[in-house]
Amino acid sequence: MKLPLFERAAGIRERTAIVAPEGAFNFGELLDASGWVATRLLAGRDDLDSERICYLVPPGWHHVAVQWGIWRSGGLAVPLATSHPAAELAYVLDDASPEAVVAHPDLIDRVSGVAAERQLPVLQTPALLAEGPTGVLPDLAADRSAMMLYTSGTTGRPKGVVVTHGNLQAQVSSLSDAWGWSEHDHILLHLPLHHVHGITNILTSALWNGATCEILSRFNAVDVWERLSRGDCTLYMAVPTVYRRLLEAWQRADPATREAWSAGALACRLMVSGSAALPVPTLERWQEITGQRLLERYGMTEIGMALSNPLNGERRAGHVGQPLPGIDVRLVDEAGRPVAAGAEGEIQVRGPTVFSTYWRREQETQDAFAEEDWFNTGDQAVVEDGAYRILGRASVDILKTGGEKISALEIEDVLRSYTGVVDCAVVGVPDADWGDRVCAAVVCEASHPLDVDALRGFARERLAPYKVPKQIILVDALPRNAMGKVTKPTVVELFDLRDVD
Ligand code: MLC
Ligand code: AMP
Repeated sequence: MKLPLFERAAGIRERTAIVAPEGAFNFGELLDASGWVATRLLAGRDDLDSERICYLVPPGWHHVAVQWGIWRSGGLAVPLATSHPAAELAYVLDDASPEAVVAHPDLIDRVSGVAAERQLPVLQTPALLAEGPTGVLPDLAADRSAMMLYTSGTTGRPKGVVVTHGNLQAQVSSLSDAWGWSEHDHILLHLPLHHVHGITNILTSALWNGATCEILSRFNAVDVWERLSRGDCTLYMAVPTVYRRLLEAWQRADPATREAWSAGALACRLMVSGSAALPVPTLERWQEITGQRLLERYGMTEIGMALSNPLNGERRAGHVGQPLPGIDVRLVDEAGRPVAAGAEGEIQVRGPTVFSTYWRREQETQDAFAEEDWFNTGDQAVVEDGAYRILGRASVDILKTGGEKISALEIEDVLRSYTGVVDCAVVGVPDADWGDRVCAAVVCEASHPLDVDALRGFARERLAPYKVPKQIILVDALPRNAMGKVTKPTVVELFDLRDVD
């Protein structure tokens, strides 16, 4: 069976698929290049049979051709985060146990050492994409695993969320219906390509619909405004921190520039915010300066998108709307029973968009689901006048900073492994820029004065930059309740009351 994503592309070979730092490429070129990639990955075999291929490639043409090439060879695509230090990449390589790593020349130094230690071959772009023979590529069924995205949980290190081609198709179909995607759309992409927001909502939705995805190599507020001001982008999607950065840049601009930028934003047919709560003042200010009312939606790596304000109709501030087409959503109490109308509860989601398994974590997969395939999101919500409002997460140890989900416990483990640190607590302090600002209170041995900068440097070598605490304070003891458990809300207050390093 041929996957519809590639079948559809074959019918529109001349249309522009990707505009990237490397140039503009049509669907035919994407099919050709990904065919060459797939043939090289197969190296004479019929099918990669879901072997993992990890790839560290900056956002752009090479990235998309490699992703499609892995898919077309029957492999399971595991994108590596371009911001991650070698230690985090090594963790993914150990967990995913890929048969090979694909790397772009700009990033190869970061991964070549850890790949060599694991005796993994490293294949390089652009050679992997060079014109060559295209062999017979395998037929793939919808239940074949397509990609694995790493996501933080409350316990342990990040887990691989395995998404099938069927899940991906269901996710993009649902969003295409809900948000009126068409081949006439043109969307900007600067979000990282190891998350569902960038991969599914933007890149794959565009390619599924025969639309154009224009990839910027990184986020820069002025570049985004300048690009929007050309007036030919129809869609824009980002996390709340990005909208805030755009507002700040607009504020700094002169009146003529502001006018041009605002006109560009108004020319879009839709602007979407998600991945974290959109503060109401951000929504309101955005509408004031651009005339665009942001559409806020709610989703998660494991389920794609679940709730969305409507394309047409009331987009209620502070709310995330209603279930998307084809997706069942309900709220349950602590015993797993559906709550009464108007009561708070945990969001459960069910449907063809929901992932199949956490990679090699059977128990955690089982624990994540209630009976009848309902997935427990861990997010609390309430329905008010027909629209869902997210109340927060059940766990204080899951934080969202600039749209990145992180585990406080994972960071604590790293800080505790530093000589002289006796104990620590990592918390998310409410922050207008980041949502949760990652902060740490640390207890150290009396005989061992702690150098906070050295501790931060230690963390930076081991953790993604966005996990490194923005503030670290030294305390004599952590606040605990009668059971001896650290009271994290009290730790949060320390950051309002105390000077930081
Ligand atoms: C960068 N930094 C962050 C950070 N991103 N710190 C905390 N949280 C973040 N998210 C750090 C940098 O390492 C640097 O630290 C300092 O902040 C300033 O960096 P910057 O260059 O100004 O940041 P920038 O590169 O512009 O990144 C900010 C950002 C980026 C908001 C553009 O974080 C981003 O693209 N976030 C989106 C993530 C995303 O796509 N999430 C979707 C997940 S899927 P230092 O110390 O080195 O100076 C999902 C499901 C769903 O959630 O519903 O969509
Ligand atoms: P991730 O695990 O990175 O996919 O992040 C998913 C989490 O982001 C969800 O479980 C929510 O906690 C959060 N999230 C996504 N969209 C929203 C939103 N619109 N409002 C509040 N939280 C959100």
